[in-house]
Amino acid sequence: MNATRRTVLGALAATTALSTVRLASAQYPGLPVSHTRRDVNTLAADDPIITTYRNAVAEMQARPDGDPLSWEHQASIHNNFCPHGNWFFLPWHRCYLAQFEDVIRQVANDPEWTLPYWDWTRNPQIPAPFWGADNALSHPRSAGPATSMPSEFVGEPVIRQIMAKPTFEEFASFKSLAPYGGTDGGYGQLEQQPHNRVHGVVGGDMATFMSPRDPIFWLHHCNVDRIWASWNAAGNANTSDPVLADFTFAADQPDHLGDVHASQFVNPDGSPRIFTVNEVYATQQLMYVYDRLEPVPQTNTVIAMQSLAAQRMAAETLSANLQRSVAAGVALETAVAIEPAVVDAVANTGRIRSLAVPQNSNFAMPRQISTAKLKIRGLKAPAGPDTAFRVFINCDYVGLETPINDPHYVGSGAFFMNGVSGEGHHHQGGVDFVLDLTEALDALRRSGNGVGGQIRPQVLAITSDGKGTELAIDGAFDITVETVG
Ligand SMILES: [Cu+2]
Repeated sequence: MNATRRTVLGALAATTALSTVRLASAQYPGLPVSHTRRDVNTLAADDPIITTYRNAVAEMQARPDGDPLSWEHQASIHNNFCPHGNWFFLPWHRCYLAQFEDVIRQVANDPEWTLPYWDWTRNPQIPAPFWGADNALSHPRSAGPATSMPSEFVGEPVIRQIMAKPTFEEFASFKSLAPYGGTDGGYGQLEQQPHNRVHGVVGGDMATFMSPRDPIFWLHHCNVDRIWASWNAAGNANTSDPVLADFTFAADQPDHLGDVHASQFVNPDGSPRIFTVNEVYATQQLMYVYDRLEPVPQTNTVIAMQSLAAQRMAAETLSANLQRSVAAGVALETAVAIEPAVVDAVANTGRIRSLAVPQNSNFAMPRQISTAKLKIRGLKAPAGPDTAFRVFINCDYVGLETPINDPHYVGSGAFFMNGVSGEGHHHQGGVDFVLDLTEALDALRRSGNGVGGQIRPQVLAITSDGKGTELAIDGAFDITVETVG
């Protein structure tokens, strides 16, 4: 282990001031909304949304691959261009769904058709219309009709944590200068936890970059998009950083291999379709809304955390470089020395966060709060789609049996396509994930287990069969403590 220490004062304050623009949906009262995307589990089996989709998928599958409106071509757009693990992820997939929805309307000759969403939190099994013989919506998968998406990854507490993210990057994955390649960025919770794990547990094509071949892909991403719309409707701003906001997904853009393609997204007439990110920041700009949004965790604490997010004063990062691999059931770990007073300040913020303080109570926020995040850089899992991981800190008995209600538990994440070479896609050098340590530090203090003068992050690879798998890192654990006030 090689621990280094650096201090970044004021840098975050400058970037955050630039990136605060309010984008509540109420600011688009004049935009016409012609379509409402609905929960697939509220639709009857013979609802026209289902039957039109089934028929259109069958027709698109019958078209030759070169046809831009063919099923295979639509899936290849994802294989060639999809950004993951950085802040291009959400807007790119929103554009991808919008052009797909228009393609289905064209193929089905039904301008009213609207993509439904699969809310895996309320209904963790793949919906019934997506199973059965002679059904274009069925698809070969590792999951079966009775397989549930695990609540560790898609449960209500996870969605509540995601909805409480105070900044765009923590919500939407981290800043990258370009959609593909590069070493910057990093997965945020929405992408690494429910999004990635659903891909892996559904399995089959869903665990690959050709995932849109499975008709459930589009409903999965529609739910991710709905959670983004929910976070904005709760009053949270998307970034105004021009690196993202002014970015255009152009027709002649090089893909992750540097190859330039004739088209990326397509219009219903087959011509290239261009989107600029700030033109899709609100769903109303694309003429749709959702029938139901996720609720805001309504406490003074969350509101105060969000308003303070724009006033970051200082950030300090402690970095422990690490090249190591471990066997199944063994945690990757290292110790990072940290002053006990800093840990105490962070744990205190965790206590404040976990208090459910009603909006109308007399609750005074402390003048200074501190939070801690763990960035895991260069994490690698063996080939195969079915790998997720749990993160603990300072747990002397950590193992596959350690439950996620243990006070040492921090959070979970999952890989998407790691180790599967496919078409030579990106992420060959390991993946970066970011997790929040603030509440775990508080939980440890409350349980009587202090952390003393060190934080020991521990990463354990898990698999659906409970046996775990080996795990490697060629990168670092970075612990960043931010002070706000
Ligand atoms: Cu996806």
